[in-house]
Parts: sequence; structure tokens; C-alpha cells
Amino acid sequence: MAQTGLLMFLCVLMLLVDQTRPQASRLKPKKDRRSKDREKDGDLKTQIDKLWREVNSLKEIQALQTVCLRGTKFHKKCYLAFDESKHFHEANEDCITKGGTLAIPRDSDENQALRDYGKKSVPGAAEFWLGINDMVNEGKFVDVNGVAINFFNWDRSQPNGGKRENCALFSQSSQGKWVDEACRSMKKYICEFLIP
Ligand SMILES: [Ca+2]
Repeated sequence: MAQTGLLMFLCVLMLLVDQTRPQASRLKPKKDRRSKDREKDGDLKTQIDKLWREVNSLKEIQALQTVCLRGTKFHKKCYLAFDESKHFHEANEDCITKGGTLAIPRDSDENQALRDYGKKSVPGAAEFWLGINDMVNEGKFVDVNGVAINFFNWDRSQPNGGKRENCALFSQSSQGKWVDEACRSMKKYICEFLIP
């Protein structure tokens, strides 16, 4: 009798466990799904925002690279000046984001074009960043891709800043000559974009 009672008790217990288990497992995925859906919605929104930003920056890049809507065309380059002061790295990043680099005059004609354009578009700027630096090897000036520079237009007794000054500045007040400067200085800048 005691054994039958125990058996019945076990049967009832198993039934209860059976009833509660599926309920618990039914509830859990629902909760997970809801939070997963929310996560998915958030991800989707982030992705759409990101794509939207990319589309806009591609439009900007296309406008710069194909027709040089703003800025000025010279040979196969489009120069675009920014009347806003930034550290060398920030200025360089900004040009890259827009699909170009900081301006790198490759010969005296380009240097002159840059000077004329800078005077016209940012008349108040006495100087602006070039995409030239000797951060890696002191005294070895390279472009922003790390490639050695062939054309230089240093001002007299420049560069003279040694390890303190590793970034090149274009000086309007020195008739387009270059000087070295601490990369953390805040300067205006001109980006260049290669156009077909
Ligand atoms: Ca240096």
C-alpha cells in the first residue's frame, strides 16, 4: 500500500514536471526572441545609418573625383581647401575620408597652382598642411603613403625642427616655400583628389 502510494506520488510528480518543463522552455525562447528582435532592429538601423553615410560620402567622392565641383582643377588633380584648423593626423584623416590625401605638390607647377588656389580660397591662411612628413625616419620625408618625395620646396634653412617637427607646412607668407612644423599644431589644410 505504501509502495502504491509512493508510485502514485511519483507519477503525479512526473506529470507536474512534464507540464512545467515545456512551459518554461516555451517562455524562454519567446523572451530570447524578443530581445534578439530588438537587437536585430538596432543592428539594422545601425547598418542603414552606416550605408546612408557611405552613400553620401561616395557621392561626395564622385563629385570631387569626376568634376571637381568645388575646389580647383590642375592637371589631373582637384585641390580643395578647408578653412578649419586641425592637427596633421586629423587633417589627413579628413582628406582620406573624402577619398583623397593632403595636398602633395609633385613639381613647381603644382606648387604654384596650390599657392594661387590657397590665396584665392583661404585668403586669411598664412600656411596649411601638406601630405609630407618624416615621422618614421628623421630627415627622410615621405608622402602620406610612405613613398619617398622627389620634389622639395623647403624655405631657406628648413627643415630645422629635428624630431620635434615632423610634418610639412606650405607657407603662403614665404611665397609657397615649405617649413617643418610639430604635427600636433592646428593648421588649415588642402586635400587633393586624383581625377581622370
Ligand atoms: Ca623632423
